[in-house]
Amino acid sequence: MRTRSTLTAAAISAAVTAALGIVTAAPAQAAEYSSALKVKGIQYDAPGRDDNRCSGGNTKNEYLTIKNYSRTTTVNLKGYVVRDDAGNRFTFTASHSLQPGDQVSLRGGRGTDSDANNVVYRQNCNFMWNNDKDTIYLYKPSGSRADVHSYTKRDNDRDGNGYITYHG
Ligand SMILES: [Ca+2]
Ligand SMILES: [Ca+2]
Repeated sequence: MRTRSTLTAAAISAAVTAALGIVTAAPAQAAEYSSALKVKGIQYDAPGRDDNRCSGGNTKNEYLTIKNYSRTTTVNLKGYVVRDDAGNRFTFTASHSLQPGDQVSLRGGRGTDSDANNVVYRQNCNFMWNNDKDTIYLYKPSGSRADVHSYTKRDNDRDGNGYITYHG
């Protein structure tokens, strides 16, 4: 009984460790997701001093670029969701086709969305992406995860220009 009890505890411990390992590793393995749309890069820290006034501020200069890395498939952004670590989210509500190789920048602030200029505005003048650290989540319309990246200014932005390249 004693031996059996010990083995059972060890087995449970191993199973828990394995489970925790999977959970911990998942966010870092962004490249493993089979999604055409991925995060190309992020200007998480807008150049200059942050100023979230809708007029005269610089929230527009904080942006996330999403690119269609498929060579064959056009993807409609409608229904895709971007979320940060704090739970702030943005849903692409309008149809916006991304042909293979096309990209779109999701900018803060207010502006006119343009398929031709590859830009969508959050229509929100508050900054979304933290300047010290954050996590970028991209979800498909189905709710499944398309891409995810965690960053810290210290570890991921060595040149300190406020921009981080992911899938390039
Ligand atoms: Ca920011
Ligand atoms: Ca940089």
